Amino acid sequence: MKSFASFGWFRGVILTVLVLAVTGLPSALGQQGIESGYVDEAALRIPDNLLPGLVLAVGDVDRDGDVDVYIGTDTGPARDMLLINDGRGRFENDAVRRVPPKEADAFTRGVQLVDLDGDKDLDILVALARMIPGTTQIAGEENQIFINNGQGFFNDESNTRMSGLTLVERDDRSYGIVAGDVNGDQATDFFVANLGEASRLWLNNGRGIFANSSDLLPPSIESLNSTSTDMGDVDGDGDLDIILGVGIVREGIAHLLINQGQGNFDDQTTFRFSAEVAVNSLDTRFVDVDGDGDLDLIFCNFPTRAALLTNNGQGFFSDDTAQKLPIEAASCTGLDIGDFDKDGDPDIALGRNPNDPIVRRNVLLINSDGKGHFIATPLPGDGGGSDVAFFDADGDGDLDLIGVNEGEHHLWINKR
Ligand SMILES: [Ca+2]
Ligand SMILES: [Ca+2]
Ligand SMILES: [Ca+2]
Ligand SMILES: [Ca+2]
Repeated sequence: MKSFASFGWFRGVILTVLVLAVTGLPSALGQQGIESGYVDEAALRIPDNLLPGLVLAVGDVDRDGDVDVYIGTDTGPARDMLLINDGRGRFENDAVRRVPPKEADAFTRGVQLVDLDGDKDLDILVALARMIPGTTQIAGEENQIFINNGQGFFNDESNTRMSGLTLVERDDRSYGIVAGDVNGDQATDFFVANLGEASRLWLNNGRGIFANSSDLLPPSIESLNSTSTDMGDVDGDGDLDIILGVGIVREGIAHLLINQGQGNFDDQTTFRFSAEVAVNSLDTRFVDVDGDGDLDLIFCNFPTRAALLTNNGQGFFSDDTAQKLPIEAASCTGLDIGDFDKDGDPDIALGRNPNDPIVRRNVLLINSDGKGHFIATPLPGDGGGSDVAFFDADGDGDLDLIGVNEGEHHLWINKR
């Protein structure tokens, strides 16, 4: 019932023709002469036997004062990876002891580290889907909630902490997940973006038990091919709104859901977006790129160009992609935001399709003027990365960067 043609999208090889059509000639990376200041020290700092990774989240899971890394794996492995930091930026994968298993056919396409039960340690939300063995079809898989014991060891409490849907009903093709307090009761809720079927909203009762509250979502997104999501207050009324990136089969447009104040959402896409933009978004993020105090939008699109939408201050967006993003911002499968050069404005790292023969390398988009005009510079080393995350790996106060891939992983140390 839930099989779905994937078009082999993540492996990307068959989309090469599309990439050629979209990006034209090979990119002019590095011709601006800007050095990122990053040195890839993966060989020194992370194990060389890591599994293929798709998505990343960072946080201090064991509460020892340094930042650890959670890596969602592709199909095959029996669990995701958890890289524990030794305090000096060297990592061991301790997942076998610390992380509950998942089905071997399942792949992790979304992950959040967030305190779900209010005991001040980071728990884990995992959004999953599943490859049907021997096919390129994607099927549903139940998402997981892992609760931290306080020392960074996790228990799978998915079945006791999600109420209102049966296991079969929770068998969704989930591609994005985001946590935040949508109804103002100070407890962290979460939203799951699903592919080709209804997305889900789960409201926290204050003790880390979540009730299916998807009836608060608008019917317009019931069968959307949602592939990424984020939360942020776009209209400045104090509640969290939701963006849904849409993709995989090149249909539909991004959807913007405006919070009516109680976690009940209204689809105001056509009202608030100046044009139909941002298809094929495998990552989507709210960020104030121009420093005017409102949240703008970045869409990481595959295999097309990324998109940048600017907020007018009241939650109405215009497409500034052509004016503000370089052509290297394309064929992107994951992104993260951080001020890596400490000049006070947000910069962007892009993970790019590792199998694409033209745009193999990850890039940094440097915010050149604080107003969101970005210039691209390549990150060192061959091979792209499915997802990237900024964090201070070695504890020296600046932002390092990790990139995960189908095979080769990168840990770029900031040497500026
Ligand atoms: Ca730690
Ligand atoms: Ca917790
Ligand atoms: Ca709002
Ligand atoms: Ca802004």
